[in-house]
Amino acid sequence: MSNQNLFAALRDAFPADLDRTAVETDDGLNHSWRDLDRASAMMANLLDSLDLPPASRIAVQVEKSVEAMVLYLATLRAGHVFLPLNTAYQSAEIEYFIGNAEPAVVVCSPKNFGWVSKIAFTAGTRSVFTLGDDRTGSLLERASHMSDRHTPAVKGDNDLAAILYTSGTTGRSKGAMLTHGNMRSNAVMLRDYWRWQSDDVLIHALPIFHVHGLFVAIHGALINGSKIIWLSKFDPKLVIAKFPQATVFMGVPTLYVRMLAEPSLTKAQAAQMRLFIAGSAPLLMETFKDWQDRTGHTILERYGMSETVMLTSNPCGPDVRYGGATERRGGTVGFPLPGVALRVTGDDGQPVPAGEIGGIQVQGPNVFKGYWRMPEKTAEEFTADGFFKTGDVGKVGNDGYVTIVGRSKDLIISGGYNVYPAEIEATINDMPGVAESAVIGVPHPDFGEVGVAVIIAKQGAVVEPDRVIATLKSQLANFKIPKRCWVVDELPRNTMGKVQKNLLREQYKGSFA
Ligand code: MLC
Ligand code: AMP
Repeated sequence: MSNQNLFAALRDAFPADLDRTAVETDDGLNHSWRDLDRASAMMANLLDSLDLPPASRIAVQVEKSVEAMVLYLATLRAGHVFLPLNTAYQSAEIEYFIGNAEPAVVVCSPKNFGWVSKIAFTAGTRSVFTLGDDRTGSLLERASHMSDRHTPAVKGDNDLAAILYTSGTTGRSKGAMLTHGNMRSNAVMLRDYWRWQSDDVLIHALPIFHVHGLFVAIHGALINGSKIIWLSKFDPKLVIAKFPQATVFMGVPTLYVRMLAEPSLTKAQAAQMRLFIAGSAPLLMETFKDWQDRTGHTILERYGMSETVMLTSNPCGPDVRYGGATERRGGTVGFPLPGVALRVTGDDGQPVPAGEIGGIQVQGPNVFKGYWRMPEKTAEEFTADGFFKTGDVGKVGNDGYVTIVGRSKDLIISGGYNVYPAEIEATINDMPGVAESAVIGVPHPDFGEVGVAVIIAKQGAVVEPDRVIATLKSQLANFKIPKRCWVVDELPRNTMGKVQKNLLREQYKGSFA
């Protein structure tokens, strides 16, 4: 199965009976496997009809819908490169991504067509289509005239399948280039490691513009021919209500925290579920234990990144590589997945002994090809012997379990979304009257961690915290906005004059207690 278009690999796994339901939506529609095949063929034929250069970028900022998933499949099928964009991104953010990636096609929500198309056409994009979450828009209209048969483009393991933008600790966002081989190998391996069964049913409640919802969840179900219960957004009551019809659920920790607040979450309600998977952000021990008590299920925590898809996982069944270990150990992210080499290194770059803390580095068929048009950044993030420096800090126990203890990258993970303080600080520092700012992550009961801003005003200037928040809201995606803002006289500094964020984190850690 090597050197195969990822779409073809997924298509090969469709069940023999194509009339069975592949996707059931929360608005009462059933899409069969045949529907997915035909609809993706029509959209792929539409892309073919545009005569795009091979491996053109197809940038997509649309609300979650089955048709948006089909657009992803069609992009793979036609041999182009999918570039998903968070629906919260505002015009300056979109302008950067489109300017940097130079997509040949942009697909946006009908309501955003005015401003998105202006940005896209200015950047040289050939076609801008619209796709609503209610099956409206020019993309479906144009695709409806196309043939429903399509031969997938021939793609090799090394060919690009997607670009995911991930913000940088300094500078602008970087586009992580993932290949057909990266994603196919990861999907096939997870199918076995998580012991997908032919009658599994996945509840899909995550957004589809990041690795978790787009790749891990969708590939997981499709490569196994498993039905998806498709929820347009996460609603804890609805997800719990669907448990008796499903077997697998994937979520960021915030989703588990919110479900635990629902009285309807009981052992009886979750009795039929086989597997609860969590990742994208640290799962608190308290959430892990509460889930066990309330449902009788032990959450399987795993660890991944945009640059690598999935890296480690707690076992789903006995892992023969680790003496048949079966324990899903809370507070750990389990073992390096089959095929993934993971090591922990010290400041000198040398591997540290088991149990000692250091930087996590990884290598494997899942590790990305590099950052889009940033060869220097790419070179910086890889070691001479080809390991990728994750920026996460952790340790590997004698028994092989990996624990993440922190991050060397200055990153806040809020409800599973990444927020880079440097970007928020730069925006605040541009505001009138601001001398300097520091954005730090502090614990939050719902989002796990949220950003707060600490600001110094210029001499004689008055900076209003509410004004700062309002200005940020007009410029940046909503999840990036600090949940609180303080104006202070000075920031703690070390002897080099650098702001000591660890002291600020300590000072403000109780803000949401
Ligand atoms: C929403 N808000 C957030 C937020 N999500 N604030 C901080 N962090 C977040 N994650 C804020 C909005 O700004 C808004 O504020 C208010 O909450 C309501 O917005 P909403 O959109 O209605 O929120 P809600 O639907 O409740 O969304 C919460 C959520 C969502 C947890 C369901 O954030 C979510 O789906 N997170 C999952 C992210 C994810 O899929 N990550 C995977 C990354 S892949 P205001 O002030 O404007 O009202 C990855 C690799 C890997 O990391 O290993 O998987
Ligand atoms: P992203 O760049 O959005 O793909 O986010 C990847 C980052 O999320 C990783 O580098 C980790 O810091 C974090 N992450 C993912 N899964 C976990 C987990 N299970 N526990 C702790 N952090 C995680």
